[in-house]
Amino acid sequence: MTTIIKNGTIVTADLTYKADVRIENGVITEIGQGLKGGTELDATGAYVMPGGIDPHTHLEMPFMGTYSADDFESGTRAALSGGTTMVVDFVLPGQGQGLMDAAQMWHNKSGRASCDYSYHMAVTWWGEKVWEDMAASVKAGMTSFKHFMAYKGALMVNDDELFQSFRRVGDLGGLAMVHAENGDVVAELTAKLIAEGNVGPEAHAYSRPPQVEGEATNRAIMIADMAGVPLYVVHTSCEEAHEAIRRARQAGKRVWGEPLIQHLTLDESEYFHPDWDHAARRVMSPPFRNKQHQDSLWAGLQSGSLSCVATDHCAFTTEQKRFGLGNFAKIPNGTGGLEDRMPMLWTHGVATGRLTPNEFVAVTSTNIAKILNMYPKKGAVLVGADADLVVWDPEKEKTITASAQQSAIDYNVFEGQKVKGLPRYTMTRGHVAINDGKVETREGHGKFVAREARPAVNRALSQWKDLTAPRPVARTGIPATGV
Ligand code: DUC
Ligand code: ZN
Ligand code: ZN
Ligand code: ZN
Repeated sequence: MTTIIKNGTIVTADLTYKADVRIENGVITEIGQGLKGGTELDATGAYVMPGGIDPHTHLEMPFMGTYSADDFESGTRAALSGGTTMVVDFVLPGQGQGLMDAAQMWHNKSGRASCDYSYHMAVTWWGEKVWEDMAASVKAGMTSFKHFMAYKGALMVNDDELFQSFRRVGDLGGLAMVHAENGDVVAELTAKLIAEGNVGPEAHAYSRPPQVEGEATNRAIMIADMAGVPLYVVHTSCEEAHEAIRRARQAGKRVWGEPLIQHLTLDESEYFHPDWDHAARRVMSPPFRNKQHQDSLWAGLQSGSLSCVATDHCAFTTEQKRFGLGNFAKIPNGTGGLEDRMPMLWTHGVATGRLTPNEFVAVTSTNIAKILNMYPKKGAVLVGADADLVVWDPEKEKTITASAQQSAIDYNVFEGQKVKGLPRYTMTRGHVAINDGKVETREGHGKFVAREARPAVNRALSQWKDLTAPRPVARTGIPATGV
């Protein structure tokens, strides 16, 4: 099966040029002028870009007493509709559950995916079984390990667990990831707010101020540095966290930050909306911030101190959100965004002149493909790469509405927003899934993408010193301390 994308402008993270693209059996086989043969797709006036990769989704995830509402079927359909051709979802082991058991549960769900996917593994508790299973996880292609520094009493790991886990990830050549919020402080602030009668959704933001994120981000960076492991900080939402990441990168540490499209484009005023449902639907952690924080995130994308734009897609229906009527701490945390990430970022980033089209490709696709070691199979327009492509029409417009979305929930946090810049075609391994507005996704077409560890790269800049090596003896006769 051969397809030619004709008359488009190829836009990658570093190049812009006019050429046609030949696709055979799901792979790019030729890039050149005047290509012929096979089914032709017209890309006149459009950009041919690597399909988006959303590095942060939670599909059908058990969380806060319920399950996130989009599964691998509706979630990947939403992704493809918006030009995203791959998602990286989080396997979330229960307390005491082995990592590979949990991965099997995820494999049972992901068979319905219509685009390719991979998994990050979450470390939600600590013990010998987890330590052991981490090697099996790496072997099975799940080489990134996420740690929650918040959700005390549920998912949170404390500092000694974090340090032990980070060292293990480093030894295995993997990537450490954190949800960085100080869970102890969040728990204290939450209890205080509720005791004082502040039970509405607006109190959610007060329970998680930027300081809890800045502190935890810095702590995770320092612990990762001592453990000799590279670190990816998910959903960086504020200047305090961005500052810590900037400083670390400037010092040569392998640390990456990931702002979400929601934090870039929606602010904290959403929580003060008079309609409880409106506010609760936007409750997620970290919460939306003010304009100064948004400016900081945009600046980070422009300067390269922040690397990838994600969604943390974790969608709950209004009915699910209402579990938290009378107590904001019970509102399931999470918002959707899979379908809207690319059009919203194009509209607010490229169309405003904040980002170039090449930077757009970098932060929506290529950077994460490199960080997760799946470039150039993913994130590239190159001969030999998977034909995960989007033919992007910068003139195509729509107004975002829940009634027209693919997601299974009954509202959209971007409702009413006009976007300009949408997919004309979205291709997943050569299959046209979005065809000029028509959804032609194929349930089950998506495949699991295994990723390899890379010890040499990951250890190269680490500060690790072997504490078991003989140490110089200090004048007191006591071995000198310190790493
Ligand atoms: N934050 C959310 O809002 N939802 C899922 C998990 C998370 O960290
Ligand atoms: Zn998180
Ligand atoms: Zn998340
Ligand atoms: Zn197929």
